[in-house]
Amino acid sequence: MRFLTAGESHGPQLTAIVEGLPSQLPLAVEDINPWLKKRQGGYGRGRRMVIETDTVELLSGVRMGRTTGAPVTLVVKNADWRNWSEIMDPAAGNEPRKKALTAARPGHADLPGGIKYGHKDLRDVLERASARETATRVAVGAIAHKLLSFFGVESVGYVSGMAGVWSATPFDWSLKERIEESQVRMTDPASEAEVIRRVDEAKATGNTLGGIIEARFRGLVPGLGSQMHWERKLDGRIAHMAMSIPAIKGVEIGSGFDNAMKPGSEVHDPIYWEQGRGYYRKTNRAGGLEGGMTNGEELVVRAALKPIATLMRPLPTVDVLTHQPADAARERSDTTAVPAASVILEAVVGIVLAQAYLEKFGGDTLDELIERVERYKERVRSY
Ligand code: EPS
Repeated sequence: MRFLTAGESHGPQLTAIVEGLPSQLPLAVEDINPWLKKRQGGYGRGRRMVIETDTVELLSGVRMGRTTGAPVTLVVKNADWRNWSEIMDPAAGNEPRKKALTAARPGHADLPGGIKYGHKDLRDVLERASARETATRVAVGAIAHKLLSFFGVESVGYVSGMAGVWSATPFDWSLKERIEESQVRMTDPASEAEVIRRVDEAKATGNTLGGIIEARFRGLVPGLGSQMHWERKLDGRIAHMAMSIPAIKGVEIGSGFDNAMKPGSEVHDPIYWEQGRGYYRKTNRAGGLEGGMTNGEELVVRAALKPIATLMRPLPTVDVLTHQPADAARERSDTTAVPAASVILEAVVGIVLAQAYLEKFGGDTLDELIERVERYKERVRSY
């Protein structure tokens, strides 16, 4: 399964084409829209999210509620387009450009993208660098999760710390509902209240905030990915997908960074076996991956999100037209998008996992796949 996304933040729509899905997968917009809604939420978002109510349209590859095996085209319309149609018009004209942006924002794609693609109106860079693109990736992720649900995979995405506040309650699957209800997707209300206070303060002072997000998956079969060649290693593929979410600057599997400072005896998870249960671990510092393969334990992916680069109290920069010192451009933006990023992480890691299932088990129809996964689970139990 592969996919492409296209579309600008303020263009008419975002588009994705997903190719390589099995046929007979039940799929409706109702499988995707709740993911899009979750991605739009979270305390600290800006006014754009008041304008948008993201919903998906399925334009190919699905008939009567099931995939046909043909490429699936999905579209998310930008409601804000009506305010930008002249500015984003593909036809020549409308010069000088309105809303042209020349004071490159430190931390944004503005300057390197402008240099690379030869743009002096940095809007030509930022429109695609915008995290708006993640709406399409989350929609593709929702399809991946639908597929994973048939293999018994369950997932969650949450915030373990943001705005300098760590969640006081460690994650537990019983807290999933609480996370879904939380405005900041955190496990405990006390931390949430403090985060909200700090987000308000950051907004009032023109600042932005980052955080640490986590995605967990349980029910995965062991042996997804492969140790046989570098680009098949699942940890590398997950890290690539996670790091490509805008503003993510660090990715960790399990307690990767902590493990690095400890002796092996305190890091590796001893192996046990029990009749009926098979192999298991009492600890999971490896985060469910060994040798670039799932080991049957819970997959734990953590990522660090830097604060958003658009500051209302701007940092010093240079105007790319005049080369004079300037205040960095101020654009309508979010104060923080950490809760949304946790939804995105959960969604897109699901894409990598769905791809890994499809590679390992092949099959053109959903039934074929399920049968092969179940047969493999039997084999794993008797290994
Ligand atoms: C973004 C800036 C803001 C965010 C946007 C990402 O958009 P705007 O400039 O239109 O106010 O709201 O996020 C989304 C639109 C979205 O759907 O997540 C940026 O510069 O990256």
